[in-house]
Formats: sequence, C-alpha cells, structure tokens
Amino acid sequence: MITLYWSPQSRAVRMFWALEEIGQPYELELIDIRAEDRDDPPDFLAASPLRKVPALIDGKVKIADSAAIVLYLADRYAPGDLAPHPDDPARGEFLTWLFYTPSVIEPAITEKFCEIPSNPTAYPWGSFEKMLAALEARLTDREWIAADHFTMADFMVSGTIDFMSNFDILDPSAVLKSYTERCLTRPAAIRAKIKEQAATKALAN
Ligand SMILES: N[C@@H](CCC(=O)N[C@@H](CS)C(=O)NCC(=O)O)C(=O)O
Repeated sequence: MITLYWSPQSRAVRMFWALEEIGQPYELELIDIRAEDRDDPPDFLAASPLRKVPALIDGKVKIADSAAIVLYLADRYAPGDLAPHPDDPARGEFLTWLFYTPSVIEPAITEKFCEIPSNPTAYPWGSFEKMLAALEARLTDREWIAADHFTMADFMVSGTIDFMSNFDILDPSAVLKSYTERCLTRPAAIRAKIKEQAATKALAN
C-alpha cells in the first residue's frame, strides 16, 4: 500500500491528484508541518531528508519531492502513458518540462515573491519573466506540454500555474488559463479535490 505523507494547504495536496491518476490504493498520514514541536514519524523522516511534504512510501521505496514522486509513480504504475518510455523521443521533452517546475518555476516564484532583483544570466532559473515567456511559447498551439497526451509533466506544470494564480503571483494569460483548465478538469483531478476536501474537513472535526 502506498502511504502519502501530507499536510493541508501545502504542496502535498497535489499528490492526491497524482495518486488518482495512477489509480492505485493509498493511505494518508498527516504531518503537522505547522506544529511548534514536531514529532514526525520515523518512516517519514527516513523518506524526507528536509522533513518537507509531500513524501511517500511504497513498500521498500521511500521518496520525497513532488517531481521525484510523480516520476516514480508514472514509471512504476503508468509507463508509456503518464511518462513516455525511455526509448520514446518524447521522453526528453517530458523530463525537460517535468523538471521545469522544481528547477525553474519554483525558484522564479521565489525571486518574484521575495522581490529579489532579477539577473537572468547569473541565475540558473533565468528570471520570472523568462520562465513565463518560455512556458507560454511552449503551450501556444499545444494541448499538452510534453507529448500528444497528458503526462506527469502536465501535472507538475498546471498544478504550479494554479498554485501561483491562487496566491496572486500570476495573472495567467488566455493560453495558460485554458491549458490549466484542461488539466484540472480531468476526472482524476476532480476526484482528488473531493478526497482532499474530505481529508481536510476530517482534521477539523
Ligand atoms: N520541492 C518540494 C517542496 C516541498 C515543500 O516546500 N513543502 C513544504 C510545504 S508546501 C513543507 O513541507 N514545509 C515544512 C517544512 O519545511 O518544515 C516539492 O515540491 O515537493
């Protein structure tokens, strides 16, 4: 059984969607990242070196960080579908855009959010504006970011655009808006939202 270590209102809630996409049963274990004295379970500590959620345990596999987790889930449970096979030419673009989120989008958000003066050639993520321009250029006239169907790269990118929009970091263009809607209205995303809301509500009771 897969165990997802999660916390409400965190990046971990996206994992409900990833898990619904692969269609495997999973259980939830709450990590109270906002507690003053955290008493994290040993299995979580073994999986997540920075004590950040999401993290996941699947049998003997321990894994942390959203992009790493979804690559693992797709390769293991939906190869050739949610992740192109290694010998598929689309694999290169898939990996490029899968890791665009942790390598480029997330640091660029930090630049914007913390008002760090941009320095596109010095910073490995370019700049917030360059990150956005490359994303828009890629998604113009394309349904999906990396292949001819939805992959975990779309999961990562659309989930992050949605996250940026919810925190008013980004006012998405028409291109980004329709792409994100296309992803977020998938049946797995809708099922995940319902389960996430129920899990969050259960904590309040
Ligand atoms: N790169 C990681 C970032 C994970 C992350 O920042 N998690 C935050 C919640 S959104 C966290 O666990 N913070 C608690 C802490 O740092 O102790 C991913 O995308 O999975």
